[in-house]
Amino acid sequence: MAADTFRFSKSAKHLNSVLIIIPMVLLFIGVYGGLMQTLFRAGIIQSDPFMGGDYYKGLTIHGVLNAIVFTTFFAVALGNALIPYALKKHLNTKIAWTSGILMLVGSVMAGIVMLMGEATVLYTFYPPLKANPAFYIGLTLLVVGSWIAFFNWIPMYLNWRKENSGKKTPMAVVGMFTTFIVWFIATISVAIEILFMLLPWSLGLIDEVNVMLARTLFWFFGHPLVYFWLLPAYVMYYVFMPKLAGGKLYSDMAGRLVFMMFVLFSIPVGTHHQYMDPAIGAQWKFLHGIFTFAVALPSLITAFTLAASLEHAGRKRGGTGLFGWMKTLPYFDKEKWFFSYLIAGLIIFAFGGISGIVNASYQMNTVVHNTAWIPGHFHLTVAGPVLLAFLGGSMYLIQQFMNKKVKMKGWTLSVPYIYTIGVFIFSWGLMRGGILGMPRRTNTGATYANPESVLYQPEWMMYIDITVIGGVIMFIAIVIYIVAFFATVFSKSLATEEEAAVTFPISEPLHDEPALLLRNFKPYIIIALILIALSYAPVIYDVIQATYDGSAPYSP
Ligand code: HAS
Ligand code: CU
Repeated sequence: MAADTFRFSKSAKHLNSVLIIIPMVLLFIGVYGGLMQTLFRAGIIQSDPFMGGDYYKGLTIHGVLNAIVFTTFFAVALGNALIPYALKKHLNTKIAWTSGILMLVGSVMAGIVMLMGEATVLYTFYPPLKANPAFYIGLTLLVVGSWIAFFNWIPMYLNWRKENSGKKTPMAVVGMFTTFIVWFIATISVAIEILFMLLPWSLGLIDEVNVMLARTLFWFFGHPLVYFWLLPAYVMYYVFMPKLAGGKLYSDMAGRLVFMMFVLFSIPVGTHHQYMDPAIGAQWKFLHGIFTFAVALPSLITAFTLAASLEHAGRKRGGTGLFGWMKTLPYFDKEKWFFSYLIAGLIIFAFGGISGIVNASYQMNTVVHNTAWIPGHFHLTVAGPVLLAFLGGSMYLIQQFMNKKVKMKGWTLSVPYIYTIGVFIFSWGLMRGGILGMPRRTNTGATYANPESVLYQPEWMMYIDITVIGGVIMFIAIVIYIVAFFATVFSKSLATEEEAAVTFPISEPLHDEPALLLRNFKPYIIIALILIALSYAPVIYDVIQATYDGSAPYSP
């Protein structure tokens, strides 16, 4: 067996295939919900023709299935694939299946109550919106299942370290552990919110919940959640992309530093979602704002490191001049279809990242908060680089684990580019409209029949129509992807299970610095916990002091 392949057990291959195929179906339901959103907002439909129900039911399904369910499954599947592969150790499949089954049962439960219209609470489930208890239980099972997957990898990693003392941990493992360390710490807070507040309240065991405390616990989780989405994409950028481009990762140390910075700064920033909320002192919001600029740094380092890696590849491929190297990258090479998913996402992220910096700037947030600018921002992040990397990754994993060859390669390669055109049009419409005050999470369409309504603003119309055009193009790209994905799944297998070994395009570093201080997660986790305590203790104190009407205990 060559050094760059690994033989997974049949059971591990089946599990990983299930973890990719079922969420793909759920993703498609969610994407359909997304298309309906644009039609609702433009006043083209008043009720969902297939799923029934209103704008908010569709918005909940769209957010939960795409942003929470699909992403969590993919992150677990990628870890289940890359950790055994990089460490050359087998998964404990019993534990891995237990985790997968919990996640599936939980997601299906939450999915059913959402479809029944019993959990129209959006993906942030802010009280006083109340869902059927099955929704909260379902999400809890999804999270607990993902924890079990993570716990399953820890002994593999510790054993590897014992046997390989002095060796650097493979970058893929560093990245996946960073993802799940951040996820584990963050989900503790949403577990507290669900188990001690929302679930007992939904079961009728308690009458009241502290709304501000619930929102704060949500955002303690909700911001690191966005890095839980981003980090698996970063793993693929750092580990696969330079090799796919025909080059090497410019700096090994930069990659390790980036992941450790995410351990440090992903969590103590959540209050940047609550700048406009009452009950929290302005100085603590400002502190979270400062940390938010700190957590943007690893992405800026990533921009430079990946650009340098791509430049190295482009020059190796014969590119010359200041920008000439960009032209030689394999954008349209059918055999390198995976590259197109990564590069398109990276280009989108340049815009998603900049809009994030706007949001994070305390003053500017007053202009964009709760406007359509915000979904403009996050379709350039989670529904841009993250979605495309996860779609490319799902296609790659499924062909490996089911021993298939990707079908419709030309179409598969075109998906990210079609999607990019769509998402740029779509997000531009949302952001431009948002600056004119067009609200998010509001069924603007319902008011067009009534020009007297305060929600009827003629100057928004053009931008709403632009989002419909962008949204339709995005939907078409996803339909093409889904067809190619299932054409691959149902195609004839290449070889018997025993013959086929799994392989990934793992990049070599160009500069392999010693990176001595970046070998151990422990000090970073400890500093992260200290930063969390410093930044959140005063915030929690404030919201607990606040009265239920939301008035702040004091104004600094
Ligand atoms: Fe955000 C709201 C701030 C990143 C997702 N964000 C959201 C919401 C979501 C979301 C879902 O401070 C809405 C939540 C809700 O429902 O209310 N965000 C930031 C900041 C960053 C950021 C500072 N967000 C993300 C990522 C997300 C995501 C990543 C998902 C995956 N965001 C905010 C704030 C709010 C917010 C406020 C609250 C707003 C409000 O008022 O409600 C940073 O992490 C961004 C750093 C990124 C960069 C970009 C680096 C560029 C790269 C590309 C380089 C390109 C190359 C290509 C190399 C600095 C890496 C070369 C090309 C060739 C051709 C060679
Ligand atoms: Cu955030």
